[in-house]
Amino acid sequence: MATFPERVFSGVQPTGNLHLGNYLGAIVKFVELQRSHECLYCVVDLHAITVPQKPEELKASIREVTAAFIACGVDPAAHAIFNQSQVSGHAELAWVFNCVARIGWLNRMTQFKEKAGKDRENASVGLYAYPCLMAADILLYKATHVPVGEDQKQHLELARDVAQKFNLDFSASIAANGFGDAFFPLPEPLIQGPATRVMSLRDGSKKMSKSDPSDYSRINLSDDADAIAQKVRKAKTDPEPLPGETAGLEGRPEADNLVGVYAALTGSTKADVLKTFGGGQFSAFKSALVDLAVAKLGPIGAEMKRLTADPGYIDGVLADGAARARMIADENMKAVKDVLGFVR
Ligand code: AQP
Repeated sequence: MATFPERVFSGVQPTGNLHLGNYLGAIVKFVELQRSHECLYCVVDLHAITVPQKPEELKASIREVTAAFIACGVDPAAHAIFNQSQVSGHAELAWVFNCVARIGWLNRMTQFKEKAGKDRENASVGLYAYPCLMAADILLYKATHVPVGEDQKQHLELARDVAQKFNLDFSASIAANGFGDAFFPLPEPLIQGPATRVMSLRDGSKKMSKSDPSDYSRINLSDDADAIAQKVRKAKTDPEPLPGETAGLEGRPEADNLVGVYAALTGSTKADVLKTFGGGQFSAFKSALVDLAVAKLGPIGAEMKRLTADPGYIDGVLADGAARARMIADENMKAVKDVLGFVR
């Protein structure tokens, strides 16, 4: 099969309240990967409107996610940071993929089931077709690597299935148009480290999420030191002391979660954390976690505040990123149209 140059793509929805899960599951990886790869980081505003959004809040959220990328360490001069709606290829390719993906594939997506809940008949068509747009986001740039949290694994598998089916369905035309034996790469998810699924601070069985009605369930990137301290101290735990080894975290989701967060924030492993804190009470561990979280997240929150106070700068970053993304997207979209047989 054809080989493709390595390229990284990932996105974050501008739906408010960026949290520790988004940071550890995705944005930290964005920062690492920019040292070794060409990267495109997208504020996925077309995904955001799959559920109702207020226009003024959406605008502020788009700028806030952009500020978060930069405040966390993504360099907008070196890599494209842009919002999805400004590169028309995302929506165009999503339509093509709506016609490649099978209804049976989408019916298996657990995120749709969770988000639509019992009121499925009333969910938007966009929410249902969301994974096809996500496949388009990635494949529009022929991206080979996608850093995401664990919750996106199933959508990544669908993106691979779409790429493979397109390559097979149009193999003759792909070859005839000079693209060899595969048009799209099969993108690989990068889901690594001790915090690929950060759980709610109130309930260790639920993912930390922007849309959780309880603000105490998550640490927001914009939280100040007092808020972080209060949330960590109130985080649900169990009465046992911390175990000395990772096997002892089994069946203790809240302890497992906090140990994972500590490990991810220090770039170590759960085993290392338990070497230091195993056998001790939660109160001492929580105090150390507060200090660590404040030290790591405090400067990010402050920088986000500084950046969002200058929307002109943020909008300039997005415009520049979109122009760079468009150069790749337009080229690939023309080629997709040739492969499909559209006259242009
Ligand atoms: N709890 C989490 N732990 C680890 N990674 C997470 N991600 C989200 N939550 C966690 C990862 O963050 C990236 C951006 O996510 P998103 O905003 O595009 O979508 P999401 O998964 O729908 O985020 P939320 O916070 O859960 O929002 P709502 O409440 O609206 O559903 C992705 O890589 C995701 O895996």
